[in-house]
Amino acid sequence: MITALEQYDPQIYELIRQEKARQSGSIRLIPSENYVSRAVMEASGSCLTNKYSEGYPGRRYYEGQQVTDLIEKMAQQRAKKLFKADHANVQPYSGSVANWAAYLALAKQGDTIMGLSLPHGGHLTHGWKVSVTSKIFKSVQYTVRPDTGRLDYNQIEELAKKHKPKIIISGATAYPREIDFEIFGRIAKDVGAYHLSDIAHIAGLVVAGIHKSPVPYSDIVSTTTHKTLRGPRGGMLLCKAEHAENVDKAVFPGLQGGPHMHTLTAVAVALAEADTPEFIAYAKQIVKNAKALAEKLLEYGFNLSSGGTDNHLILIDLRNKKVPGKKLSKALDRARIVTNYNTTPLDPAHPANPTGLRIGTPAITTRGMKEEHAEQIASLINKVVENVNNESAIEEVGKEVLLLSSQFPVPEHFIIPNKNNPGTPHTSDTLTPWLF
Ligand code: DSN
Repeated sequence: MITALEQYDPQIYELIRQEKARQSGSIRLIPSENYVSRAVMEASGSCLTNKYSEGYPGRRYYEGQQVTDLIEKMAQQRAKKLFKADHANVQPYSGSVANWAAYLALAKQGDTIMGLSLPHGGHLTHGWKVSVTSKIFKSVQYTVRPDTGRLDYNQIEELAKKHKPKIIISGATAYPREIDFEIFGRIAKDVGAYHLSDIAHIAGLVVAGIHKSPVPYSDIVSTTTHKTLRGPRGGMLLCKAEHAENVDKAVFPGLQGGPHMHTLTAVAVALAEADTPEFIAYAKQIVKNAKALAEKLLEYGFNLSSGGTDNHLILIDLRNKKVPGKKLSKALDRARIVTNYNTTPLDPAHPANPTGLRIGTPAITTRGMKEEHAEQIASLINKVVENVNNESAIEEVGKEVLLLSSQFPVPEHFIIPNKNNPGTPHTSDTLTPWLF
């Protein structure tokens, strides 16, 4: 059957088909990427894309909110239950906007914020110098210890006492170890700061209880919804009751107009999926796969930042391999292994051409790969490193990748069982013949 998109816009249809083929014919190791379920994809592509809903349930600036109010309340309730939080705002368009809203809720222009430096694993919006967060606020950056690659809580405490920040930010985008949110909470309390934890990367691990939840130790928790949490691209804020009003005002009307209701609806679905034993098993497997991948890389003589991983990601310092991160990530891409080049804490190179590579296991885990496949992937990465200037060897690795990925088809029809609504499980041919 020909789809509407194929009929109306064959060029875009064809490009989406190519992207779908790329996603299924490659091993995707970017730690912030994943595959969403069929249910999340359907909600994301639903008629909710047609609706404007500025405001919050019960107090909108447009009519016709009979259904959207119910959806948003459901998403809020699910988020609060899952993360055991007093309040949830499910409207942020992204993690960056969520962080901005947290800053607006807790601080004012010129106040000091303190976060992890970007080359050491922090996010741009944690006060890095090229981010506008460092222009609007005074920014103090802490680092990881050069000898261990781990957070240095003594340094964080000293800096906090010295600079008396308004907000201390915990959380990272490229830190492979568990973060002690309780210590952050205690340091913040001691210096009279607010504690914002950014769990964009590890939200799924927190839900599964693999990493300790920051919720009891934080004023506000920000997250994205699409990384380990495996929802659509979006952001979310969880907070203590005392910050609820300020958080809501900061998101709307402070920073955003109408929420993207189709995304918010898909977030609601993802939150229900995350509240299942299947999700917990998947999250546990993410970490098992990352540990197996890290162990094998160590055997091949790779230097890993902090010597390994406690979560879903691995940061490789390539200096001993004498291959620049960008050159390697491009060679890996030609071999159908998709990664991103990254700074590492001891990297003297510019972020645009660093000596590190960041990899992670959420997407391969969703595809059903286990430890032995993670080990096989380590061997494929090693082959590319050893043959980085040899195109025919890279092509051979690409063939192995195709073979491996063909054993784990993209789970485009995967359905998380819903214990409240067992019904008849859908199969692909009972579903609308959408493109995805
Ligand atoms: N760009 C995201 C990541 O890949 O980690 C963070 O915003």
